[in-house]
Amino acid sequence: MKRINSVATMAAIMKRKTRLILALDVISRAKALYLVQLLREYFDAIKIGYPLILSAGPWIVKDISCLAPVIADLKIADIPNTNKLICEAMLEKGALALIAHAFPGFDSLQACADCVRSYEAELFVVTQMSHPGAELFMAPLFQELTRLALEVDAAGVVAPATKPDRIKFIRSMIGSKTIISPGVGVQGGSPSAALAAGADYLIVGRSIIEADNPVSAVERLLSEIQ
Ligand code: NUP
Repeated sequence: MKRINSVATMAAIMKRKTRLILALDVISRAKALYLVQLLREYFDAIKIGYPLILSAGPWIVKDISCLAPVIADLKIADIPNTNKLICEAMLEKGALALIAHAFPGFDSLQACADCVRSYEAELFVVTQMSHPGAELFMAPLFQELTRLALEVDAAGVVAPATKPDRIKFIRSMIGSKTIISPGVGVQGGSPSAALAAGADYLIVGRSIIEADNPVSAVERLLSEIQ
């Protein structure tokens, strides 16, 4: 099956122009579209997750895909067949990349990888999450989770900007695969430390979209990392 609205892949579109991915965590369709129009030139991709998809409906993915490359962050984590159906639902609406969890195991992750490949899109696999609670279950397992990402030949992984040492270690495991890294700004991670540790892209949400002036906030962030 091929994607319906574009043949471009995320790798072809995300050009490390700004190395920023916008986490569009809002629940209003109007606000989402306003922010994308306002900010898209500053971001290599827009990440959409449950808050917006559950509020505005899944077709918001298609609407935003017409304006910018979209990563659907549903942290997919089910049995293989359900994973495949979730992937199809997002890819049919124009998402160019998806984020999945590895902990349900090889077959579940492989189902995502196969589906994403058939649409010429990309898969990013969560290694360890950026919040403090990730220490309990994810931190002890991050190497195994990263290894699964390699086994299914995912395009890349999600690794925490709040833990630059972890990014460095994951970089040593995955070679030239792409690392997208959330946790800068409100979660306390340093943008330059995450990039220096090996992140390719920073995922950033609240410190931009909740700023009084989102354009000034993103321009400040860009001058900090350049
Ligand atoms: O480990 C992760 N941490 C994380 O914050 C994996 C994620 N996908 N995210 C997402 O990144 C989170 O769901 C949110 O959309 C974004 C970070 O947003 P903010 O903390 O910059 O507002």
